[in-house]
Amino acid sequence: MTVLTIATKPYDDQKPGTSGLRKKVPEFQQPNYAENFIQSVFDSLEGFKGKTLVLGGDGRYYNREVIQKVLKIAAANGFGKIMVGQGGILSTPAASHLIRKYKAFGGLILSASHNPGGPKEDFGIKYNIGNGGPAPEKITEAIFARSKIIDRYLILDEGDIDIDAIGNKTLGDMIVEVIDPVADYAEMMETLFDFDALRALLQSGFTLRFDAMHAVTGPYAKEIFERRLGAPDGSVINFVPLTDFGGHHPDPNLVYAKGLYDLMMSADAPDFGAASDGDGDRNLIIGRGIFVTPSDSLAILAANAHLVPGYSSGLKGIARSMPTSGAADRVAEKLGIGMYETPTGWKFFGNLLDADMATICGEESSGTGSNHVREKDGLWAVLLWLNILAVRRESVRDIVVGHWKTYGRNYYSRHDYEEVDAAAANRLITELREKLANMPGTSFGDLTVTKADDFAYHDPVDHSVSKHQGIRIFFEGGSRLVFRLSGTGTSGATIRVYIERFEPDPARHGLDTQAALADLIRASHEIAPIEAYTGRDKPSVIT
Ligand code: G16
Repeated sequence: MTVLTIATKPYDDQKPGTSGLRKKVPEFQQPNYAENFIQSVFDSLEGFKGKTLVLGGDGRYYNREVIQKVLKIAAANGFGKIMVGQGGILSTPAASHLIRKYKAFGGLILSASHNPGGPKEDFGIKYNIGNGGPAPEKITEAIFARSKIIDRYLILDEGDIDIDAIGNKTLGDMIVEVIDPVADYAEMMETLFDFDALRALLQSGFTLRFDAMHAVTGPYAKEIFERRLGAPDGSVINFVPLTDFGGHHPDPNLVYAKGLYDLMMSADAPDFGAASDGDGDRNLIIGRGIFVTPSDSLAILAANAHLVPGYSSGLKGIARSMPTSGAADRVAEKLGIGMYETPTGWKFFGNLLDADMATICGEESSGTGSNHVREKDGLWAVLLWLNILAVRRESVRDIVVGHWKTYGRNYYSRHDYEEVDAAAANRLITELREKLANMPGTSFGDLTVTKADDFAYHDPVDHSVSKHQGIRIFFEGGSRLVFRLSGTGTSGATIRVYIERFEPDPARHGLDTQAALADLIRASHEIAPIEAYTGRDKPSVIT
């Protein structure tokens, strides 16, 4: 076995964002770019000699090449074993589960999630720690610091390993175990949900359409919904993972999953429609004739989780990211359990889950999950919904409308301005920040500001502080605007505007969302004149 020490020069842009390092493929293909980052990850960790690393990705373009690089660099750095998904495939929640189940030291997940894939599109690398969750900021900052001064990486002088045949192989002193990417995950789902009740539902005429968007959940969904639960063939669509996701954005929202949405709003709609994203951690839930916002979905799942075996003893607490609506807060209040508000990024839930302070977590960006893994989990959310439907035997619409009646409705929408000029976007946020102190008491139409701040998170477990996590403007009556820059885009900047109004009166629960939020949307334009800064007069995506 020959370990080569290759001299390299640092890149200055390897700062992990909201969820790992995401860049265009051609950037990752620059000389030593991926190698530098992988070595920087290993250089920032201690105590992994002889230990196990989990490795897999969402199958996008460049996945296979980077899998081979990781295998050889990990072997040269002294890992004892790598568990890699067959074909280099692992969904993000499945990778999280494997790290936990096999007590691995950590994992590398190759994905740019919901971003498009292909030779000119996006790629990403994310490191997860031994609890199965994304590395906390302390580690991502150390990786970035290392990447700025790295001058060598270690790599084994060996040919490529066959990652398509299941079984053990050796690479230098390291074992490479190629595993079935689906089996462990599907088995865990059977421990959380009542598969007999789900089978009875899916074979009783109840109809399901799951859109895997040509991304990683295809094989998982086929196995679980059709093979194990007996849903009719064709219930899972677009199930073959493609390196370019068929040329689409594998983002399960109303824009990129429009086909599913249109079907669910049509006369031929099945009872339940769902989709997941590139790496299988996001979910989209649509009932016949009704889209369930991710914020509402979190609240409804939390309110009903006790009906499902894995959660029958109740929840310890609920956590949501700050921009997510307050719908779940009222569920936590009614249940008399803790409610935690964290910055955007699943990594912030890890400590709360490890400390058993929260059981269910969710984000407005289509992420929901629980303490079963340390990532959000798209198929888990779909199964939880289905299990609740199997017990309650009501339609999605009846469950959602009933929930609003009990708890009130949070009208909610997010307006995204994608790929705007980064300098202009940063100027907008900086100047907005400077205006905050003078905002309370000012009015925009009938809306009066009660409080305005820049969200800072004080982690109740490790007491770390994360500042500048989004500008919040609160109005009398409980409405709210949030402005922040995305940490997952790969070109220019994306400005996100989150708009929320709480409506307690059931007589006013049937309005169109954008109409119900019209005065807040107007106020947002006055507060943050995005057009003046960026030239964009309307959002590119509204969810
Ligand atoms: C990632 C993070 C999520 C976050 C989302 C959007 O999701 O894991 O926690 O809510 O990005 O982040 P941003 O608003 O900064 O773009 P994913 O599915 O892309 O891994």
